[in-house]
Formats: sequence, structure tokens, C-alpha cells
Amino acid sequence: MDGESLRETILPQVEALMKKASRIMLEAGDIAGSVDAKTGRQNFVTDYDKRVQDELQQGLKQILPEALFLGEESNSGTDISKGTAWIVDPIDGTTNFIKGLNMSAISVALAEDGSPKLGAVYNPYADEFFCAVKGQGAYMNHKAIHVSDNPLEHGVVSIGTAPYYPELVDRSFEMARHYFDRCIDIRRCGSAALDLCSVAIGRCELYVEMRVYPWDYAAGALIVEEAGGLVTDAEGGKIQYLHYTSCKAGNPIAMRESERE
Ligand code: LIP
Repeated sequence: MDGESLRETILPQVEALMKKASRIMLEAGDIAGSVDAKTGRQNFVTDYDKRVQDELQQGLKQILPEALFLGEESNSGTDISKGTAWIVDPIDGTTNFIKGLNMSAISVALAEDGSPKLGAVYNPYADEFFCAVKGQGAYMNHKAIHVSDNPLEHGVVSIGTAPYYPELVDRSFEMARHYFDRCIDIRRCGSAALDLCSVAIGRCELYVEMRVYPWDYAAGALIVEEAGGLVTDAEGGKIQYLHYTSCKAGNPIAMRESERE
């Protein structure tokens, strides 16, 4: 599908669907009573994650009936390497949602042959809708956004702690200290999608996390790239969207500085 059709036809429908589904988050009642543990340390899912995903899956099926569906809470094994596929995290920042920290987002990407062509991240608490179509720029609430041009010493670095993977904790905190010594301060927001959007809009200069899944970062990574930023794995290698990976994203200056170390 061409960029103009994605921007003019598909994206408005996706925005409306995401905002409608976000009402489930905003109107959530007894969240703590709906929590189930998933595999891995401190990995949780709520009935609300599942309800949001169900509403998104039904709506996206109507928008593009032929597209495959890869979702965090079901269909998480869908092979998206060929054809058109939705990549969805219904509530990115589930622990924040459970704790009432108001720092969670719905993340939806549309990929073709495993490469994102449309990305949308909606934070309903701030009413901030971030989006991008490949080759057509990045926007927040329909205003163009761009990464900052600050070097790390004048920047904020957002760190993901990969809390579900005990084997990555030491590396994550080594990385946090490494960047803490080289920037104004670090942040840990708890949502990879919102971390990436913070880079895209210039609120943060760099984001690094040792393990995220495609539903966490596919939309946010495209938004960063369309906002003039760069996205790689933590070692500076080419980012891919077919299975979990480490992720590093930032403005070009901060990314160059991060590669020199
Ligand atoms: C979360 C990410 C976060 C990461 C967590 C988890 P979830 O997504 O957004 O950055 O540190 O391990 O992957 O599970 O809340 O959708």
C-alpha cells in the first residue's frame, strides 16, 4: 500500500480505533483484581490488556481484512516476515497501568514483509497521539515532531531495565550507570513505546533497553526514524522486527557518541 493511502485512509481509522479502545484503560476499575502473572520475572497481564487487544484486533480486521495480526497477548507467534501484518501492544507499560502511574500507551504498527510502514502510539493519560508513515515524517497530535540536536552531556537518557529477564539486570544497570555519568540524568518510564516517542519529540536524547519485543518497539522505532532519529540494537547493529532484540534509539549526535564507547 502506498504512503498516501496509509496516511490519508488507514491512519485516521487506526487513530480513531486506538482512541476508542483507550477508553477501556481510562475507565478501568479494579485493575489489581484482574492481574495474572505471565512467564518470566514480574511479567503481568490484566483483563484490560486482553480487552483492549480484542477491540483492536476486531477493528484492525475491518480496516485491513487481509492483514496478519501479531499481538502481545495472543497471536504472539505470528510470522510477519512476509505480507502485511499488524503488530500490537494493547497496553505497553502494563506494570505502570496496574500501579496507576498513568504512563502507558497503546502501540500499533503496520508492517510489510517484516518492516514497519505505519506506526502509532497513543498515551491516553496525556492525550498524545504519536504517528508516522514511512517516508512522510513523524507527528504528535498532527503537529510535526523532530528529535533534538543535543549531545549526551546536555541530554536525558531513558533506560529500560528489562525487568522480565533476570539474566539482563546486571547489564541493564551497568548501562544505566554508563549513561548517567555522561548525561544530565537518566529516566526509567516503564513503556518502551513512550520512551521511543520521547526521543522522537526531543524530550529525551537516547533510549536503550536490553530486551524488547516487536510489539513494544515497532511503532515507536518508525516514529523515531521519521523524526530524524536513528534506531539500532544495543550494539549498533541493524534493528529487526521479527523477534525480540535489544534496542537503542536517539538523535544522530547522541547515537554517534554512544557508538564511540
Ligand atoms: C514493557 C516495556 C518496557 C520493558 C518491559 C516490558 P509491557 O512492555 O514497555 O520498556 O522494560 O520489560 O516489555 O510488558 O508493559 O507491554
